[in-house]
Amino acid sequence: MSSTQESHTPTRVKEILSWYRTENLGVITNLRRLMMHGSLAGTGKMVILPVDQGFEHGPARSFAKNPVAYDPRYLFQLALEAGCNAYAAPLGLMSAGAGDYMGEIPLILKVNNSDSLFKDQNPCSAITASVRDALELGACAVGYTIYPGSTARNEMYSDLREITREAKDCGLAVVVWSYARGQDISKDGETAVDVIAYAAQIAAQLGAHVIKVKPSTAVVEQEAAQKVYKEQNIPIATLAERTKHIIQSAFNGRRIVIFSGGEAKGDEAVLEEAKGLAAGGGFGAIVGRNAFQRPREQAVKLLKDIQEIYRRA
Ligand code: FBP
Repeated sequence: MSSTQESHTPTRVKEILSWYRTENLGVITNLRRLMMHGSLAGTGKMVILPVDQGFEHGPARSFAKNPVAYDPRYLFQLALEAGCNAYAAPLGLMSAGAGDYMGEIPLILKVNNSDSLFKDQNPCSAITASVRDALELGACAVGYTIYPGSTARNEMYSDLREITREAKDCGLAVVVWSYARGQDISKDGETAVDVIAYAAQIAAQLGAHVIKVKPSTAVVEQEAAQKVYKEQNIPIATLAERTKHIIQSAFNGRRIVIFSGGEAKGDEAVLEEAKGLAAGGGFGAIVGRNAFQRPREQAVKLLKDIQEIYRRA
């Protein structure tokens, strides 16, 4: 090939895209867009700003700490200034800001959401947007939350199957938030290593291109799994070991798995966690509250520090 015909896709990005080679060119192009934007462009790693907490947790819990974040445009600015790979949000919030930042950052439209005004032990998000909405916004992916463990899980899996089929037909990528919760899962069990590994596997089986789970703890929740972890000596003492196991559980590392930031905590704690996740082979972070609840400069610095950890891993 002459130099003018050389591909501009970095080797690592090409390698990751090869795991999805049965997808159509639209999906591949959109996955490439996600990996080729922002400070981590070309590394195969990603840091995404998700802001669906206004819907999920309510406005004051989400934005009162840093009131400028009530403004949909601020959230775009933050994602852009921090060099994030993408910005993820529900339809209303995204539509209210997208016009000011047309095409400047890859978008992931959250197409289902739940509120916390009704406390359900077995949650099920409502479908709040469509694949067509995502296309009209110029998004590169749809985002969908499943709650494995909920009595409503099968309904969510079926809905996701349909949305995934439609999204892929339109050349959009699919990002799945996989959060295990439900009547048979204890609070600690929601982040237990076996449960997180299982949640990652289910999302992969459902056809997710990018899987989002919570960082795991050394708890093993399920009795049947406890025996196997012991017998097979699966190392789970450190966050890096557990993360390695989670990544293995998503098709032996052949799916992009990223980790959520969780409730607001200090910089040190956020960065320590990022180091463990990155050392275990995590592909990146999706950090909401720990970003938009901080004053702008601090948020930008923290997101950039997280990016640096993933870049070096
Ligand atoms: P955070 O970094 O704020 O945890 O955001 C990640 C996220 O997945 C959001 O997209 C979502 O609103 C939130 O976590 C849900 O958290 P939970 O259901 O545990 O309250």
